[in-house]
Parts: sequence; C-alpha cells; structure tokens
Amino acid sequence: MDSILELARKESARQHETIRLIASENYVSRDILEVLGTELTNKYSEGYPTKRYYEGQEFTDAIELRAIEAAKRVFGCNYANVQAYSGSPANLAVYFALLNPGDTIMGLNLPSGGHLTHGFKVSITGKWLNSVPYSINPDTHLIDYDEVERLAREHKPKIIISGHSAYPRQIDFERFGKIAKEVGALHMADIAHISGLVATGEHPSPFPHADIVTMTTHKILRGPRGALILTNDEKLAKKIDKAVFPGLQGGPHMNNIAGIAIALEEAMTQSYTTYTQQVKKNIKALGEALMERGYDLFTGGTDNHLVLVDLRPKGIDGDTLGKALIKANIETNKNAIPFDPAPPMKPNGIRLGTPAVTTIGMKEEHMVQIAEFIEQVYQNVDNDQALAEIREEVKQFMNKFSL
Ligand code: DSN
Repeated sequence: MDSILELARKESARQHETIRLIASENYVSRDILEVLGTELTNKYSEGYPTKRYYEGQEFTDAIELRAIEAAKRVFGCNYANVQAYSGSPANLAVYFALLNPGDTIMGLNLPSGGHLTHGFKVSITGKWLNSVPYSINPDTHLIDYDEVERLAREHKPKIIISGHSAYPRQIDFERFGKIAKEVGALHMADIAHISGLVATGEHPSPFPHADIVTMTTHKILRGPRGALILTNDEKLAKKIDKAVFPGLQGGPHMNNIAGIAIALEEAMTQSYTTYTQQVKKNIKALGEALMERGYDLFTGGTDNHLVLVDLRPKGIDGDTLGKALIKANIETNKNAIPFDPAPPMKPNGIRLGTPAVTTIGMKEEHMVQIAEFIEQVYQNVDNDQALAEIREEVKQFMNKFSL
C-alpha cells in the first residue's frame, strides 16, 4: 500500500501531466509551497498580532502584519482580516458579525452561478438566515439589476451579496452598492473568482461600492487555501475580527497566512499583472476555438477568466464529457447551466477557466490545441482506446510547460 507521502507525490505527478481547466484552481509558487511546509504549522497564535493568547509570536506577528499590509495595498482598503480558514468561513464570519438568525440576505441563486454561502437552501446560510435569492434574466442571461432592486425594496435585506462562482460577465458593483444603500442594506462583494483581476485593474474594484469584500486566496490570486475579509469601515472591521476569532475559529493557520502574504506580494509585481491579462486573452481564445467547433458559450462569451459551456447543442451532458475528459488528462468540472432542467449530478454544462494553464505559461495558440483535444475527446467519448491515445498526446503537450 502507498504511504500518504507517496500518494501526495502521485498527485504531484498527476498535476504535472494534466491540463487543469478548473476555473477555481491554480498552482502556487515554489516559495509558497515551501512556506506551507515549514514549522509555522506547529504554532498556535490565537488572537491578533501583538494581542495573542500564547507566547512565542515574534515571527508569526511579523508574518500576519505583512499579510494584512499587503492585502490593504493590493485591494486599496483600510482593514483586512487574513485569518479565515477559507471562503465559506469568511462569509459565515461576516454574517455572524452583522446578522441575527432569521435576518434577510440576498445573493445570486446557486443554479444561476451563485455560491452555496450566498444563501443557498442546503447551506447553513440558507437555513439560519432568510434567503431571498435573485436570479439572472432568462432572455439576456445577465444579472437583472432591476429585479435585484425590486426584490431589495420588497424584502429589505440586511446584506446584499454580489460576486459569483460561475458567472462569465463583468459585475456592476456600483449598481449593487446603490441598491444596497437605497434599502439600508450592507453590500458584501465576494470576489473569490475575480480577485486577481480586481487586484490588477482587469475588473472594476468593488471598493468604494461595497461595505465588505471577501475572497478566497487560492483561486486566480494564486495563494494557498485561505481567505481575506476587507473593509474601509473601522466599526465593521472590529466586528468582523471578533466574529472570526473568537466567534468562529480558534488558532489561525500561520503557515497558510505566510503563503497568503507571499501571494499578495507576488500580486503586486508587473509579472502578475501581465499574468492576469494573459488569463483573459487565453479564455477568449479558448472560447472562440470551442465555438468554432460547435460549442455554445453561455452569454455568448466572457469578460473574465471563465466560460460556461452549454453542451445541449452537442447532445452530451457535463458529467459524461467531464469523465471522458479526465480519462484524457483534461480536468474540468461539470456545471449546471442557469435554468438547467437536468439534475445537478448530470447537468448540461461544464465550466472552464484559464488561471492555471496561464500560470504555467500557456498562450492563445495553446488554447486552440486544448479546444481541439476537447473536441477529440467528445468525438471518442465511449472509446477508451482513443481516449488513452489522446491522453498520451496531452502528456506530451504538458511536457512543454513547467509547474
Ligand atoms: N468551489 C469553488 C468553485 O469552484 O468555484 C467555489 O467555492
């Protein structure tokens, strides 16, 4: 039987020879990988820098302060909490800080591209809060801001959430901010998917239109797993800090916070800006190459780093295609298309993103090759021999790139 370390090494090898198109995944730098495996993992640091419950914080304080300063600089705000273990606890901390059970929130519903923690019915956020989801317009497939406004006026939510997991178009944070202000709600922008684009000006910033901004750190931002909660309001910042610790969490994961600090410092470099520009060029190239091969893109394209492929014109579901693609070493995730009549485990779409392939140096011409691989897999979906041959081609293709 493999040891756990051997299994981890096999995962490493698998990542080296697989085309990673999952829109929420990426590869961290060597420095981040290294810091994650340091003795920081041994340390308890409950509390905040200079106010801890355990001794021996000389270096952990310095690291957390660096992460906070970098987060403030990258996103242009006054307060940052860097301790939330990941995106879901970060969002929960905001609700815990500012809401009571039964209070009303409004987020994009999950089937339209929202996130579980934006009030979906199976999540604690849908069970303990009164969730009034908004949707996208069935004709334009875009967020219907007039509908958001109408619902907000009717239901008077305490928090309106912008930001989404499978929405390929630019978000109008200003409009969300205006609607929230009009009804006396707070506006929380969850920019997990587009954080890196915001950091480099490739997507408009939620500030000053959002009261609170949350994000994971491990998607396009290219850090380790974790989250940031940002605000410009001192009172909100104090409530949020208390909600993260001691409200929801115990000791912060200092090795992750060190990795987050490195990722944020990397995000201030010119090479990171160039990277985010290339992510957008690559997704456009991939989308166009897929459309040339008969694939239908939800909303007809993308403004960010992802496309949602509606597979109905191809007569295949996202689960079947995704399972065939992984046999050929192409990693994707099945995804519901908004208003999808199919069940969640057999939805009609797949979601593709270019943050990871761009990190390893791929350019537009490689996107055309990837679209061709996808088409070959589609043509041979039930032919394991052909899929194995495509896998060998994919491995050779991946040999050109270095993680
Ligand atoms: N799991 C993330 C994603 O794939 O978008 C959202 O939390």
